[in-house]
Amino acid sequence: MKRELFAVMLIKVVLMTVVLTGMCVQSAYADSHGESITVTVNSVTAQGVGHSIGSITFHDTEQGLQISPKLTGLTPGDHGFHIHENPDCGPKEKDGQMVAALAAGPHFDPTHSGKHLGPHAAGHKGDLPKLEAGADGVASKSVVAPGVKISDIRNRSVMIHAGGDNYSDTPAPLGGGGARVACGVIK
Ligand SMILES: [Cu+2]
Ligand SMILES: [Zn+2]
Repeated sequence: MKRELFAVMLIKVVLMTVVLTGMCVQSAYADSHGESITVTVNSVTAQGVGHSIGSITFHDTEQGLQISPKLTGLTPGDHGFHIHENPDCGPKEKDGQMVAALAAGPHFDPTHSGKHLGPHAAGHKGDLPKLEAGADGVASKSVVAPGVKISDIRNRSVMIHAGGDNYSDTPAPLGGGGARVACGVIK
């Protein structure tokens, strides 16, 4: 009888230890990873905002903003990937024609640098590392934008362009990615 009691107590102590350890690990995980938000991304055309192509999760980390895409239906290869100024993915008129996601405005540029230099230089703060889509059109590789925080990107939009990004304004402006093909409003 005494032995059984001891066994029951031992099990209780072990269970409590496991639960407490789990709680500690969980809170340490939350501390080291900081804030996190997930944004729905939709295809965009001159006609308006279309269907969802997936989502992007943003995490604040010590290295910068970690960006984890879960996107499908992209053309294979690199895509210009930026934070744009306005929380609006709608079309807007330019020179008498509607342009996809133009309501999102220019690249986020709080220091008014006027320069597209990519994620590792002091140009637009919204210049993210380019997004890579596989042969299947899926983008799932995480990238980190140093010096950017979730608090910077709230109430703005995240944009994906048709073409790649050479992190320069030459030979084409804004990295040369061209048309805006998908967009998400960051709330
Ligand atoms: Cu852009
Ligand atoms: Zn830029």
